[in-house]
Amino acid sequence: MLEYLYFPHDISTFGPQIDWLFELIFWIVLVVWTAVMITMVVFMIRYRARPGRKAEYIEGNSRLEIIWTTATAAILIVLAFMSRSTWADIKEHGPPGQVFYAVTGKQFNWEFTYPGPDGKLGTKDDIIVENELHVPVNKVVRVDLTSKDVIHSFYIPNMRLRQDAVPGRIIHVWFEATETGQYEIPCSQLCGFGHSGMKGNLTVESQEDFDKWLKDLYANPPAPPSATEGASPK
Ligand SMILES: [Cu+2]
Repeated sequence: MLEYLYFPHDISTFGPQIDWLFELIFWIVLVVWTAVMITMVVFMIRYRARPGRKAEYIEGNSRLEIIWTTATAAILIVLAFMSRSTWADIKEHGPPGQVFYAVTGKQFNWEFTYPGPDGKLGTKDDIIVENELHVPVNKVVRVDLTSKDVIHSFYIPNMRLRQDAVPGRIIHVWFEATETGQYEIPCSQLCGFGHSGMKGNLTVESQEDFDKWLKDLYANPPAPPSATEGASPK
């Protein structure tokens, strides 16, 4: 339902799990917020200053305090357990990869490393493309994520995926797109002066279109980004 209000269109296999948790929390917060607001307005009117009326002092109410502290704790614990399996699916294991990339954040671009014609990452024929990520639809994409300089965050709102990119660490993320199209990959960690312009494009396409694109890439590889660029904060 929230998708119709303001959520980006979900194109991720694990998107429904995330959105379900988000909606659950949204409704809990909405109910509590409404109750607090109503109580506040009622109290403001009922206990307003009136001529001849003296202020009363209250000492608190232990029973009420125990109830709302316990209820809040219980809701938090239940939410933690409910989100546990989703977290594990997305961050800890997940299906075996079918397409593999390395993604490196740097001030202020995303570097996408494609395996060269040998199909393997980390070999000489790898090709680095700035800001253009092409993936086939309905395939499990696995990404080795890192950063060259400061902390960035790899964020694909339509994929319900966000993961910090940390220099010196390689963090594995995965996703599977269910629909073709063009989507944005903004950096969602304030990373310096050019942060707001740090944005990649995700193209999800059919396997045929993807193969064609990859063939063109192998035929005309772009010049590798200069080694110094992004090496130190400006
Ligand atoms: Cu960034």
